[in-house]
Amino acid sequence: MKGPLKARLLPGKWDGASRVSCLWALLMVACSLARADQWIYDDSLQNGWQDWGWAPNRNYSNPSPVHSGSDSVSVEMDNWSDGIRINHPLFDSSPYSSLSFWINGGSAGGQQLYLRGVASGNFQPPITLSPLSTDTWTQVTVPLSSLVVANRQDFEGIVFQDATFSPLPVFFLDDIRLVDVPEPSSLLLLILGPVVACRLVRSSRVPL
Ligand SMILES: [Ca+2]
Repeated sequence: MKGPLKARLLPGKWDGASRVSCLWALLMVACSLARADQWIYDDSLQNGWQDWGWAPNRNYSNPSPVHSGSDSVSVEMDNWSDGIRINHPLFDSSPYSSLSFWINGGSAGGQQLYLRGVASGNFQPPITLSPLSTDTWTQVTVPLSSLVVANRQDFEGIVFQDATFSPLPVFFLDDIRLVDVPEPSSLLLLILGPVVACRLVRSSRVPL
């Protein structure tokens, strides 16, 4: 067992394809290590995020439908001003570029929602989400700059709020996270990776 394994690991025995595969594996590991999204909700609230909502019918342990895992968040807006707020003690948002989540309009669909950032207790100007799709999960990614909470030391929350003056039927949220700003080293690897790989292929070619 040990003999063949050793032979494969000797540098001189590697062909071009092996070198490229190894290099790409290392690049992907390096990039994944550099990334550090912050989960807000997967099957429950994570990393110190808390339910500060005021819509009376909200459930953070909803079993169906889910985008992934075992639970999602279900929300029913019974009053025109209802909303859910997910909050965290004040923190620096500069490591993150955007907010990403999956949302599903349930059997009704068409709900219209505002999304707001919160900083130092103040609701920032809202953006209006596209009407929700019926019985379909849709991923939404919003730059923190659009929520006026990018690169702030006092970021603390997000709010989904009824954008109409009417009650809204139940909808669902899942897999909510802050997406990190890629490290410069990751960007460099992604740019230089293909160039280095091509040079390795060329250098490993044996003349016939
Ligand atoms: Ca889930």
